[in-house]
Amino acid sequence: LPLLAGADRQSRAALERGATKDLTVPGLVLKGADLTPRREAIERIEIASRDEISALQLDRLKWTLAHVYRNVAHYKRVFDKAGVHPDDLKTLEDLRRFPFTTKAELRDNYPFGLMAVPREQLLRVHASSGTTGKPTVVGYSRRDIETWADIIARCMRAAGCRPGMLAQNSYGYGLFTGGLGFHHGAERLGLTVVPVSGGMTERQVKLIGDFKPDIIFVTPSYLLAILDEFRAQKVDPRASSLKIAMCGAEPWTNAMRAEIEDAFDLHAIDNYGLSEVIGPGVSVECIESKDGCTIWEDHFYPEVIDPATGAVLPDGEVGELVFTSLTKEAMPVIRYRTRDLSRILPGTARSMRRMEKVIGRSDDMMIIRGVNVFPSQIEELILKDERLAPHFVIELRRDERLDAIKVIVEARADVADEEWPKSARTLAHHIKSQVGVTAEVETVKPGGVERSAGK
Ligand code: DLL
Repeated sequence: LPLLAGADRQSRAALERGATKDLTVPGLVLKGADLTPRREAIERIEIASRDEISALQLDRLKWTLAHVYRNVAHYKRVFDKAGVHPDDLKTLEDLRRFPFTTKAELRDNYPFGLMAVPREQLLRVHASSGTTGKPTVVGYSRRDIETWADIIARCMRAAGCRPGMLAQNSYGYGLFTGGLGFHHGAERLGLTVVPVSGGMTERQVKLIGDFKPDIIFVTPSYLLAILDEFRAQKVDPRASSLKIAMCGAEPWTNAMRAEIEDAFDLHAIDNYGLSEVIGPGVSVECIESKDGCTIWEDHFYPEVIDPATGAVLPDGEVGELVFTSLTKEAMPVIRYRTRDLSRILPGTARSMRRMEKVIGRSDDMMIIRGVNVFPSQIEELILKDERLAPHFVIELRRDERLDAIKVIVEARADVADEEWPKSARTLAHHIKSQVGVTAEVETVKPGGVERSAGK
């Protein structure tokens, strides 16, 4: 497989091990480790020359900058302040002169302040948790919804999905971009979609047995929970119909990939995205190489920066990923700082560049069962309760397969003992309803939480 020249040792091992189930559908022959690249399933731009890709990026970048400068007060203000104008962009490198966008700007412009089209032209909004309890709101025009469906259909083709296959969509439907994003992409490609959403694990296993899906869209940690349920029901996961799992929305390692692939005898494919940039679909692994996610550079312009100085780093160096949207109409983003740490690698299965598996975040966000949780959100809820002191610890642990959190918080000195368990129940309720995760809460005596020694 010449395309594998750039694959690292771990991903090569994953490939060689592969799945033993035959995957034979029109236009695709995947038998064991024989992952024949399928040119017919690739759009021309995916394998275009670097020059062609850069030329398209420059055109689209000019359009995007002019569009936000004209239609979003925030961008006009920050461009003017930085002394840059969209006309200053003559080359792709000139983008470095433009200011970054961070979650703080999204929060300050909550809910619709960063939209570049009138609210009436939004066809849909999604939202994800923000750092201070205010969610991050993103909007899509009709054209954006179409573009997004095309991009996700492309991701699915790269992951080995083909029209006519049946897919169980276990990403959550709702404000989260995962469920509906994958749903529309799957319909665009011509898959049969089963919109199960997340949760009710017993039913997930039953539906896999009854409907015999070829594909599952799911977070990797939830797929492990589904695996446990297979075992609890004494059903052989390797005998399941599943051939492809498109896993994403949270970090996962190649070791976890190996475990999933061995357990189910399927191909586990990584896919990455974030609401602010579009949702899922920013990048995806190609099934024939499994060597990191190919960034769809005709829609998203990637940079990697030093998180401390903001300086752009050369390809191959680890830093914070920054994306600029190139085709989004309702809510373009300019140099959005993801906080995700990774590095840009050359293309292998496609001419577009890849990103290494995300290796961490430069901030303190936890992802609990797919829900983004910031310590500051919990702190905010604690501080709303007069019985509770602002001294707390969040314990993050893994129960079997799934992440769980416990919040240990101090009661204020003047609060009667019998109020402690009540305040714990109240806080647990607020965390569930406002942050969206289940947390165990224990209220302890004043001084019961160890003070931080440093920062
Ligand atoms: O998680 C979008 C998505 C849905 C991607 C379904 C893939 C599949 P957010 O909820 O805004 O959007 O969370 C975005 O999740 O900044 C990363 O920290 C993390 N993340 C997403 N995909 C991956 C991945 C969706 N494949 C945040 N590997 C991002 C590691 C990921 N981290």
